[in-house]
Order: sequence, then structure tokens, then C-alpha cells
Amino acid sequence: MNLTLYANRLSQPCRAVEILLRELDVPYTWHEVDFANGQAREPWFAERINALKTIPALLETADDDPAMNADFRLGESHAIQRYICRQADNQEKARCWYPGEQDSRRAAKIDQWLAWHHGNIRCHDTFHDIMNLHLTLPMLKYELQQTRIRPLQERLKSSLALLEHHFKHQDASAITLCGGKHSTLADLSMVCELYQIIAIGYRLPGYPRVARWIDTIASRPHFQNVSSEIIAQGRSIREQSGGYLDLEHTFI
Ligand SMILES: N[C@@H](CCC(=O)N[C@@H](CS)C(=O)NCC(=O)O)C(=O)O
Repeated sequence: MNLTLYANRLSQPCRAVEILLRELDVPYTWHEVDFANGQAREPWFAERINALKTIPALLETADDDPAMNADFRLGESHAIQRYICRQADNQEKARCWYPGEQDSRRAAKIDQWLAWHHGNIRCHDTFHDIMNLHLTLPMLKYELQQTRIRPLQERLKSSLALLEHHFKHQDASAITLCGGKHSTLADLSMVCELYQIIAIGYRLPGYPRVARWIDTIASRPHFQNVSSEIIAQGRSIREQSGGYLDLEHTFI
């Protein structure tokens, strides 16, 4: 495969795809998309890169001009990750992340959690709201903390409680969504999302198993390297925020 990843490391779904490529030693070319300034909404992007107008997008080509000559274009991070697992040379490793037809039931459980991720954790993630607030409307931060951020955090807490309950019934030596020692695409996608609030400085004392699960996956070297921009962004938000983030009491 000759792969080009159109992405941005401030985007959770993009980081999940890039971490997987690195975990599986799949070679790829990186193409940064300035999505914050609307690049993914420009007509050329929809026409040549991803008709869904989102990143990540994966292009596969026989030569080195993916935007003009791609044989295959794919959007949606979950679909991209499954495709990478199906195509990777190292199938032994790839099947640990997503077994596909080799183990249909396990693959179905991974699919279940991936679908739940999009309908729950991703919808209630406060990171982008906090970042937008921090960059564009800092004078309204205390007011918007109450009207905008708190309701999202409350909804996120119910998803965290569901995960904590799920992990209670898992083998305590390895916390993974689908059981077993190896993380899957579901763990990776969800932890990439949740790690954003950890990067700001929130901790999850009320959800100790969830906290351990995040820590286990986030401490992998590829995860840390690909997340370095989000870690820096989180630090800068924390340092300039004053007390409004309420880091100590939000997730008790
Ligand atoms: N469900 C999609 C979500 C992708 C998505 O929301 N990407 C954002 C960046 S995090 C984006 O491309 N935004 C472009 C825009 O809003 O113009 C996936 O998992 O790939």
C-alpha cells in the first residue's frame, strides 16, 4: 500500500488513525490539513480528498500524487482503522487490534464499542468547547462554564460511570473494553478522546478503573508521540485558565 493520511494532530480521530499506523509499522505519508481554518470544507478537499469533508482521510495510490491519482479514498476514522487492520502486512499484530473474520464475535464487540464511542464519549467531550472558549471568548469563561461546559461534563460523567461499571466485571490484571490483555480499536479511539481532558489537567478520581485504562493505553510511546501537540495545548489552556476549569472537583 502507498498511503497518505490527511489529518491534524489536534483532532482525536486523526490521532487514533496515526497511532494505529505506527503501532502496526505501516508506512504512510503525512499531509497536514488546517481544519480549524476550514480547509476540509473547501471544494477541492471534497472533490479530491474526502467527500465527507472531514479529517482523517486516507488515500491509497500507486504513484506519489495521491490528491490527483488516488485509487481509493476513505473517510471516517473507525472505517479507516478497520481497513488498515485488514490490509497491514503484519496480520498477527493487526488481528490483535481488530480480528475481523478471524473472530467475528470479538470483532462485533469492538464494533459495538466503536459505535457507542461516537454516540456518547465523543458527543460529550468538553475539550473542543474549552479550547474554543480559551482561544476566542476568554472573557466569558465563567459564564460559559455554567451554561455550556458543565452540562457536557455531566453527560460525560454518565458515560464514565457506565465504563467504570463495565470494567468492574473485567479481569483486574488487564482493563480492556473487550476483555483480554491486548487493546483494540475501541480502546484506542475512546482513549484518544478522553485523553484530551486529561491533557488539560482533569483527573478522574471517581472513576479509578477508567483512569487506569486511559493511563495504560496513553503511556504507549506511539500514543505519547502523536499526542504531543494536544499535551502542549492542554498545558497552555491550564496555565492561562485561572480557576474556572475546576480541575479538582469536576470528576470526583
Ligand atoms: N466521525 C468522524 C469525525 C471526524 C471529524 O469530526 N473531524 C473533524 C476534526 S476532529 C473535522 O474534520 N472537522 C472539519 C470541519 O469541521 O470543517 C471520524 O471519526 O472520522
